[in-house]
Amino acid sequence: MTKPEILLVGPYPEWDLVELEAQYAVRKLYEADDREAFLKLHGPNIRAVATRGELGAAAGLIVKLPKLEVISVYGVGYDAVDLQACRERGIRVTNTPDVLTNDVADLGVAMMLVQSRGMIGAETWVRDGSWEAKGLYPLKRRVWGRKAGVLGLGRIGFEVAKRLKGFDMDIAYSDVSAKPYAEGMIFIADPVELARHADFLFVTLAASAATKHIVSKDVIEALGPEGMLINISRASNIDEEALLSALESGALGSAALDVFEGEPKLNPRFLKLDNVLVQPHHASGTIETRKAMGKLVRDNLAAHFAGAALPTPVL
Ligand code: 8YV
Repeated sequence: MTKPEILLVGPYPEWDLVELEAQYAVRKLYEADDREAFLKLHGPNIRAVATRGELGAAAGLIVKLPKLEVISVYGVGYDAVDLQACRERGIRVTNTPDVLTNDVADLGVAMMLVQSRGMIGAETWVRDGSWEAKGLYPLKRRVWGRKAGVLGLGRIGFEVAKRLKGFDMDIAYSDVSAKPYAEGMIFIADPVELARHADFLFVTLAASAATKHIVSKDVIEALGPEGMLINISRASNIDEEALLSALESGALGSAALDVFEGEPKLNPRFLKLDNVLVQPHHASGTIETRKAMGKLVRDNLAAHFAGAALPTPVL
């Protein structure tokens, strides 16, 4: 039996590649010198795409794949996939929810702690001899007992909130409606009011056209000069220009960001700021979780080609 042809938009860990190559004829778009020629050659036979969300970078890709049946996203966020176009062509879409939730929440909370306690600067203080030469490290702000806002109380937001309870924080959240499982948390529908209430604002909502720049200039200013913004969702949820201006002027105290517009190429203004912690979009980046995500990508593909129910369908 001939193996179905699948397209990998970006590279996968070796442990996934070995498994994928055992089942499929794998075409690697990221290795192609001439993408156009590559797609002209392989595009007509591709039945599935496995992607890490870089479909945005390959806009217009699916029109070059006339036999495409399924897109399996290696991640919970599928904002890079044109769902409308997929719906029209009957292309199935899957993602990898749940398996990454705890790691993403862990990183968000770690970013809050690292940034609030100035741990990156403190590390440098020790290594560059400042401790010996200048003495005590400048005092930073506490985390425990302070106010947190969670924008988007889905799976990841809920796990963030659960962890914050361990720091005796006062937790409020915003979502399209109050959640029955949000025990002990205050519901504040308006993101501006949520930000006004919070010392730390976590952005944990799934990105879509509807949430673009939901963290607006007003939200950022409401968080204020003592506030910290933590983003473990998508850059598009934040008005990045407003964020940069607020960080530069001091209208916002600080930020801890795992995602950026145009990543991995950041706006260079971020790198000039010492009130921002920058991370390379690795909230789900543990060996355990990435293995589970890869397995879920493969399980979805296998179910599709077996004509079985998809384990984690989006469409
Ligand atoms: C990435 C993510 O998919 O789950 C998501 O939505 O953004 C991540 O898990 C992962 O970093 C692989 O690129």
